[in-house]
Amino acid sequence: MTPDTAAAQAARSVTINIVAVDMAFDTDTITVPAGAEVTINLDNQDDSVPHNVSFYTDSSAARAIFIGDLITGPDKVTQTFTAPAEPGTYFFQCDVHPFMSGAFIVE
Ligand SMILES: [Cu+2]
Repeated sequence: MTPDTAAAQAARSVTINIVAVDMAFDTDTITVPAGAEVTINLDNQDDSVPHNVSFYTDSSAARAIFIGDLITGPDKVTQTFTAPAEPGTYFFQCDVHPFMSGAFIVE
C-alpha cells in the first residue's frame, strides 16, 4: 500500500462523538468527508429519556440518510453508516425531540 492510498483510506472513515444531555446535543454541527464511513458514538446522559441521532437530506426530515437506534439514558450506542457522496449541508436530529437538531455537513 502506498502512503497516498493509506491517506485516502484514512480520510474515508471518521468517528463522531456526540453527547445528549439536558435535552440537547453538545454540538449543532457534524462535519464529515463525502462518502466517508461514519462511526457515530451517541452518549445519552439523560436519565429515562430516549434519544437517537438520525440524518436526513434536509430539515423536513422527509428523506432519511440514516436512522439511529433509540437508547434510553444513561446509555451509549455506536453505529456506522455511509455519508452521502454529494457534498452539501444536510440535517440531523433526535427523532423523539426534533428541536434537538443541527447541520450535517458533507464536504
Ligand atoms: Cu431526544
